[in-house]
Amino acid sequence: MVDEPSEPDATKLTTTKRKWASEGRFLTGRISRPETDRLPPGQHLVKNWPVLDLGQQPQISELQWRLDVKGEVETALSLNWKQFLDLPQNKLVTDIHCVTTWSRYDNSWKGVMTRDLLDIVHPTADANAVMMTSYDGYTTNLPLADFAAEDAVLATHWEGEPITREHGGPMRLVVPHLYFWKSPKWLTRIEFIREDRPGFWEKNGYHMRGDPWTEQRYSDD
Ligand SMILES: Nc1nc2c(c(=O)[nH]1)N[C@H]1C(S)=C(S)[C@@H](COP(=O)(O)O)O[C@H]1N2
Ligand SMILES: [Mo]
Repeated sequence: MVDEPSEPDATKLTTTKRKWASEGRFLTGRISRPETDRLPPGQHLVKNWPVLDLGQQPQISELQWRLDVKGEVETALSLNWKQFLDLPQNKLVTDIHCVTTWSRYDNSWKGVMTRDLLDIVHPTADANAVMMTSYDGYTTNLPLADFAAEDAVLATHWEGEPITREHGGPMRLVVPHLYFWKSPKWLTRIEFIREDRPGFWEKNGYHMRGDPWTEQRYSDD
């Protein structure tokens, strides 16, 4: 007699991901594109990496640094630097599209996927968006599905080196499928909220979502 092969134990993580997939909860409508279609409309390619921010580039030591995750979650978190680095680490390569019309291909990142954070905090059924706050006072919002995109990463490294202070080190979010203002530098707080509401640029005329493929640059009103 040969033993029946048994199903491998489903970890809590895969269970959650399967549940999300079956609910279609985090579908972002992203589709893969052919190489010839890689540059969104109205964008041009750059080789350098421009620096854009409100003008204050906070210096955050690893001792001071914290990431608070709160609001509509089952398990709120307040992580120090070491605790953050103990989360699962991943590497990926993505393009950047800035609303000021530059795009930069093939940026390699290392950090914690937002999906892995979501597996720990478990947003409640009432969570529909996130509001993010940075050490320079910058805020920006994302619908939950965009925050949960499979390539969204809480990044600590770019091209194998720690992200520099001017680019948002020690940690910034990168949400590759939206304009880059949706990728807060020096991120310190992620609040899960019931209803999407505007952050800094969204209050100042930028679009609530910021999809580069449909040129969601500015809000209509
Ligand atoms: N904390 C913070 N994050 C921010 C900003 C900012 O002013 N403060 N500017 C946003 C904008 S408008 C852009 S285009 C990108 C620029 O990132 P970079 O300087 O690394 O290119 O950061 C985004 N994230
Ligand atoms: Mo920007």
